[in-house]
Amino acid sequence: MPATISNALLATRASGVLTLTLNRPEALNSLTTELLDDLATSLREVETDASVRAVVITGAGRAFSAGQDLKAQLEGDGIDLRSHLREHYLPVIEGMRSLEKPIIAAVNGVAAGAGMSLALAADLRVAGDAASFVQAFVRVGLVPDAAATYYLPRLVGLGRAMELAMLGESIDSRAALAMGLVNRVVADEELATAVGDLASRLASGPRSLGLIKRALSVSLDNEFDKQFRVEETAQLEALDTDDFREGVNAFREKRPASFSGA
Ligand code: LHQ
Repeated sequence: MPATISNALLATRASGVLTLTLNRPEALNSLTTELLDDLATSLREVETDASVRAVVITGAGRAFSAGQDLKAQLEGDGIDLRSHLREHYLPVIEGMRSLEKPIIAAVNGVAAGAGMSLALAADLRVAGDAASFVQAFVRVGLVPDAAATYYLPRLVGLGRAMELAMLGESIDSRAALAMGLVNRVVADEELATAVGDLASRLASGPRSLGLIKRALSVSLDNEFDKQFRVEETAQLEALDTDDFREGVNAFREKRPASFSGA
C-alpha cells in the first residue's frame, strides 16, 4: 500500500526505488502549493537517504499533471503569483536537478503546462501510449515556466521548442518519441512494469550514475574547457568509489558487478 506523504502526494518504496505519485486525479493532478511543497520536501529527503537510489514520478488516474491548479485562489489572500514560482516551483525543479540519483518521469497521461515542466526536468521520460504533452501556457496567455524554457530547447532543439511553446498544440506520445522528448513509449498497461524494471536497474547501478547526471546536466551550458574540468572532477570522485573497485574486480573475475551505490 502506498505510504501517504499528504493527501496530494503518495510515496512507495521498493528495492531502492522511491515512487512519488501526484494524487489529485479529480483535477488531473494539477499542482497546488501543498503538492509542490511535498514534492520538494520528498526530493530533499531522498538526497541523504542511501536506501533510495532511483526516483519515479508519476500521476494517479488518467493524467500525469495538468500544471498549475488554475482553480486555486490565485490572487488576493490566495497565491502570490510573483513569488509562487520562486518559492514553490524552483525548489522542486532544483531538487530534481541537483539530486545525484536518476529520476524517471512515468508519463501516464496528459502532461500540460508546469506538469510538462516536471516531466522535462526528469532525467528520463517513459510515456504510455495515452500520454500527451502540451505547452498549455500560451493558451492562458502565459510564458512556459518551471524551467520549460530551459529544458525544452535542450531536449528537442530551438525550432521545435518554439513551435510547441507558441502554438500550444497537444502532441501524442509517438510524436514526442520522434522528437526526442521522451526516451521510450510503451503500452499503457505496461507502463508501471516497464518503468519499474528500468528504475530497479538504475537503483542497482553504481554511484557514477549520480556523477553522470551531474556532468551531463551542465554540459550544454559549458564551453569545452569548463566541461572537461567538470567531467574530470566527476571521474576523480568515481575513481574513489567502492563501486568502481567492485566494477573492476567483477570484470577481472568475469562475474556481474554488485554495486552498492557508494
Ligand atoms: C484542472 C486543471 C488545472 C485545475 C484540468 N487546474 N483544474 C505557474 C505558476 C504561476 C502561475 C500560473 O502558471 C504556472 C504554470 C502553469 O502550469 S500554467 C498552465 C496551467 N495548465 C493549463 O492551462 C492546462 C489546463 N487544462 C487543460 O487544458 C485540460 O484540462 C487538459 C488539456 C490538460 C486535459 O483536457 P481534458 O482531458 O479534456 O480534461 P478536462 O479539461 O475536462 O479536465 C478534467 C478536470 O480537471 C476538470 O474538472 P471538472 O470539475 O470540470 O471535471 C478540469 O477543470 C480539471 N483541470 N486542468 N490546471
